[in-house]
Amino acid sequence: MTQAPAQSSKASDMTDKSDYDHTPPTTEQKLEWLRVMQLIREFENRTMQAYQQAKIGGFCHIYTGQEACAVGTIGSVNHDDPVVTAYRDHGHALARGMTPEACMAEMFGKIHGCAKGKGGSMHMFDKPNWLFGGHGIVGAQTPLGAGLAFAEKYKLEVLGEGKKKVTLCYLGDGAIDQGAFHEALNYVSVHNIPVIFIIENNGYSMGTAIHRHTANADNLISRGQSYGIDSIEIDGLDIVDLYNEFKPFAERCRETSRPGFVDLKTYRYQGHSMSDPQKYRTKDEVDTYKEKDSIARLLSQLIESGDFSEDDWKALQKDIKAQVKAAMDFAENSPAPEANELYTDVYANPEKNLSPTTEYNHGLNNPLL
Ligand SMILES: Cc1ncc(C[n+]2csc(CCOP(=O)(O)OP(=O)(O)O)c2C)c(N)n1
Ligand SMILES: [Mg+2]
Repeated sequence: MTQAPAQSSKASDMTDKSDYDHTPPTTEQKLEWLRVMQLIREFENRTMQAYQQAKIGGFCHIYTGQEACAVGTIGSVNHDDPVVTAYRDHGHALARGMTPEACMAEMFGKIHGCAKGKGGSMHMFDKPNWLFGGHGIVGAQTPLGAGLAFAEKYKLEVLGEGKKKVTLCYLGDGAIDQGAFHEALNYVSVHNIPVIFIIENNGYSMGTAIHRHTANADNLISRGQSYGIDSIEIDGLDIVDLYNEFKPFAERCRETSRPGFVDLKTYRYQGHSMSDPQKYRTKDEVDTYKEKDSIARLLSQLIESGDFSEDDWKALQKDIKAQVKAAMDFAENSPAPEANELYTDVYANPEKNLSPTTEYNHGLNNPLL
């Protein structure tokens, strides 16, 4: 595998982006982003209702407000570039192409969920769509992101298979001081691992504002830079700007086999989880961010450019409502797992017939494997 470049060449890499300039997004791309962002919003609104009706159990974290982050970054890479994230993961799953049916059934704890109902809201996995969770321990996905990227690099450089890939590893601002994250940053820089750590910086870690939980809160990219990692800040509320910044950044990480660090500034409209009285912020603050809403912003750009009309928007909203309603019905009608599912998918390969990679004696095969 290739050796790390000298520090001086890394420093120059940080400023030279010219080779990775790219064309701006097409109208088709923007229309697709609008569709997926609206799908996530509607899906999340219905998720909240279902949670309040006790159809969904366990922890549940809503992504409303942050849609442009997952859609814009995932929309900048290839479908077979690995993605791993934290527990606020419904948006990433839908942006990656998981069906709303599989996602909602997972939350309902039903057998047709992506993890057969055994993971729930925080553990969306979808191997065919290169989504590796959904992780509930803050920061735990960061060494996993390094490992996923390492595996792809190893396949290419040592086994001579596959192709150049870049892994997207998302984390919240509350995860940036986890020891595991700093170990991962150090490791990927030393070994030239092409993973991008995307901090979805929504300004809060549960009820604690960022300046109260981390030092140097206005300069998070200094964390990445201190490990010699190319690091940028991006406005996560404008999906077109986000794409224009992120796409060449991701291509550069892929081509040079270097890691990246992105402080992606965003905001969540709902509480931390479904049980959060939100005493730590004002309604005015939330309203200020809602005025900058990423869906409304893209919609008005498309209407102004004449690529979309108010009637098109009404039709799209109606279609999406019907699609999410169908997913709710599907989840409702999907059966609960049998009790013997408790014994499947637990260990990777403890013995024959207990592994998802071999035949089962009991339980259903995971449809995604
Ligand atoms: C190691 C660990 N410590 C504490 C928790 C409890 N916890 C769950 S979410 C969370 C806040 C994380 O905030 P952030 O990373 O900013 O993500 P966001 O919820 O804003 O998306 C905390 C402290 C946990 N899950 N794991
Ligand atoms: Mg946060």
